[in-house]
Amino acid sequence: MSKFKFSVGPWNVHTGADSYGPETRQPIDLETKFAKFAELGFSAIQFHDDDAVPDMNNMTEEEIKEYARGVKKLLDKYGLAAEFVAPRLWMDPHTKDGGFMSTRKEDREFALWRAYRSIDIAKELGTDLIVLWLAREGTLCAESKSPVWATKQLVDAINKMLEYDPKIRVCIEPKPNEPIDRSICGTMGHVMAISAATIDPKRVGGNLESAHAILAGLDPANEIGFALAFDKLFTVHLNDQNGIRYDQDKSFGVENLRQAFNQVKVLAENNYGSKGEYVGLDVKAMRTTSDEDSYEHLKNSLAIFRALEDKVARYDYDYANKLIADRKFEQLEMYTMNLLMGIQ
Ligand code: GLO
Ligand code: MG
Repeated sequence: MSKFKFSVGPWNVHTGADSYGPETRQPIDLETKFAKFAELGFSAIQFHDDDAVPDMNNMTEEEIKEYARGVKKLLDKYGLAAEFVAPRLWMDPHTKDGGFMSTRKEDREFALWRAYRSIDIAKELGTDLIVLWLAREGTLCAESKSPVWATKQLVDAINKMLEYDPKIRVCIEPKPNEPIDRSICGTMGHVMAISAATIDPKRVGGNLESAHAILAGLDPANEIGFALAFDKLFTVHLNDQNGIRYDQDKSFGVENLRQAFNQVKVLAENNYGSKGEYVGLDVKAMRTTSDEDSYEHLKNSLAIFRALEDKVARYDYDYANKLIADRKFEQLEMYTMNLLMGIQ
């Protein structure tokens, strides 16, 4: 029995379309996904603003809240909570050049409108957490915007969100690139600096995604640990990634099991979850996956996480600490590998 609670976003189950080819699976409606997520053992759903309220751009503020109340009822029906709402600032024509740091004022205003509406939706869904995945916040052409100005724009936008609602917490999901060429806020270190510069640092934290850390050439467990050290790991997006290439969102642990083990280990050792945090997944099925296997990658990720949680529970800390005291790191490494290989 896992001591963690798990969350997932509806986009984790998708049609298989990518930049080079069309859909390979049928779309699945939100309620069917909710039912299946609950059956698989998830306790909460992650939302983009328009996952919850699809036509929000053409709705009034009141209509948006009303629609969100309907989604809350659907969540209740399946015993699910909402974990967070993330403004989708990368699909709309207004966000072509970014959201909060777009070079055009009207586009920056649109981004803030979506951020405020995301807060309204979050309140209706019963969560205080807003995730900012800053997809297009950076440059495609390095000379197109000043990194100093852009960084300040981000701090300003977060301050406005904090002022809009005194309870809301903002959680940045850093990523070094893709779809943007050069991102402004690429790692957990950047997130901590942005947090410290806001009007209420306690309410600004991070969402560490394993694949994003790997894309930045960093170790996900260390990035998780860095945020934990400042009490600022508000959520995680666990998945896996084969080196520095396009963002793959593979099932958790399938690429680098030891690295996955160390992510579970640092979460478990630091009582992650004790303040209500979820272990969030952000995984994609392969394009070749059939309709009937649409949820396999989620099952696999949960199974691998739980198996690694069990390995952490069996980790012989007395033995490990003795090896550490004697600086017998070769033996410590082999102990860990044997544990992962099932040799002990
Ligand atoms: C893409 C991101 C994306 C976000 C999601 C929530 O690289 O990981 O999946 O996590 O949009 O903001
Ligand atoms: Mg993510």
